[in-house]
Amino acid sequence: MSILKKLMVTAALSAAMFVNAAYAENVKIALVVKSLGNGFFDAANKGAQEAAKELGGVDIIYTGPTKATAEAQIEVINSLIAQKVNAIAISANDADALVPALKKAMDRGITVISWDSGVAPEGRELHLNPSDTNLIGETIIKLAADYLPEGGDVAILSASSTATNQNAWIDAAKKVLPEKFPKINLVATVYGDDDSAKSTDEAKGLLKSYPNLKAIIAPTTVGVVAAAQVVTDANLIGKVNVTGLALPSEFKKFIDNGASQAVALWNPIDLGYSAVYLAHDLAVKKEEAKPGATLSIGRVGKVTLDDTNSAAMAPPYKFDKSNIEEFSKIY
Ligand code: RAM
Repeated sequence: MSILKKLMVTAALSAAMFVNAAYAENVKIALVVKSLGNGFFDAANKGAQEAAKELGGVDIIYTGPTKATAEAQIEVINSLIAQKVNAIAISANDADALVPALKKAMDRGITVISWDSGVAPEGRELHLNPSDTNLIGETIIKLAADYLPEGGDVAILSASSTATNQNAWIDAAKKVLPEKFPKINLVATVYGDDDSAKSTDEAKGLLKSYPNLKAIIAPTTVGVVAAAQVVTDANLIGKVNVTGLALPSEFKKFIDNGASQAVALWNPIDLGYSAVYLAHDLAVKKEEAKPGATLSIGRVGKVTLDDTNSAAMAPPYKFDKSNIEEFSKIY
C-alpha cells in the first residue's frame, strides 16, 4: 500500500471512530418539573418516556425539587449542567429567576426549552404552552359561570405566586371577566404553592373569609383536589362549586360526590411527549427555534412558533359526569 493510501485509510478509520464516539452514548434529555410527587407531572413523564422510545437513543432524566420554588430548581439545573445533559425541558417556578442558570446551560451547548410554565425568552430557545393562554383564562371562569346563572362571589386558589402559567391564565381570566361574565365577582386570589397542605389551609381560609362564596376556581391540579376535599369535609357540597384544571384520575371522586360540576385539562401525556420531541429535534436534528418556524411534535402534530418563540399544543377538554370515568383511566 502506498504511503498516501495508508494515510487515507487511517484518516477514514479515525473519522469513523469519531462518528461512533459522538453517537456511542444516548442523548440525555432532562424533563425538569415544578416539583416531584405531582400526578400531573408524572403523567407528562409517561409521555416523555413514550417519545424517548419512539425517537430512539434517548434517555429521559425525570427530575425536579421537592418544593415548587425557583431556588430549588436552580440547584437542579446546576447539577444537570455538571452531568452534561444534552437538553433541559423545564416547567418553571419563576419566569425570570431561572434565566441566569439556564443561560449558563445554553452557553455550555445544552439545548434549553420550557414547557407548561414558561421561562423568559432570554433563558430558553422556545416555550411550549399546553393551550392558548387566553382560552384557558376564559375557560376557568366559564367553568364556574356556567353553573352560576345568578352570578356571585368566586375566588381563585392558585399554585405558587411566581408560577408563569397560572399567573398568565389568571391575568387572562381577569381581562374577560367584566365584559363576558359581569355577574361573576372575583373576591380573592390565594396561593397554595402546589403543596397539598398549604392549598388545604388556603381553601379553608377562603371559606372562612368569604361566607357567600359560590365557587373556588383552582387552575392547578394540586389545588383543585385540596379545595374539593375541603368543601366535601365542610359539608358545603351544593353550596360551593369547586372547579379549575384537574387530572381526571385524581379528581373523579369529586365529580362523583358533587363537590364539582366540571373541570378541564389538556392531555398531560401528550404535553410531556411533545416537550421531549421538541427538545430532541433542537438538540439532535439541529432544528432552529425562530419566529415562524414550524416544528414537529410527532404523533401530536406540529407547532408554529410566534414572535416570542412560543407555541400552544392543543385546546383543553372539559370533564364532567358524562366523561370523567373514561378519562380517569388514561390520566
Ligand atoms: C399543576 C401545575 C402545572 C399545571 C397544572 C394544571 O399540576 O401547577 O404547572 O399546568 O397544575
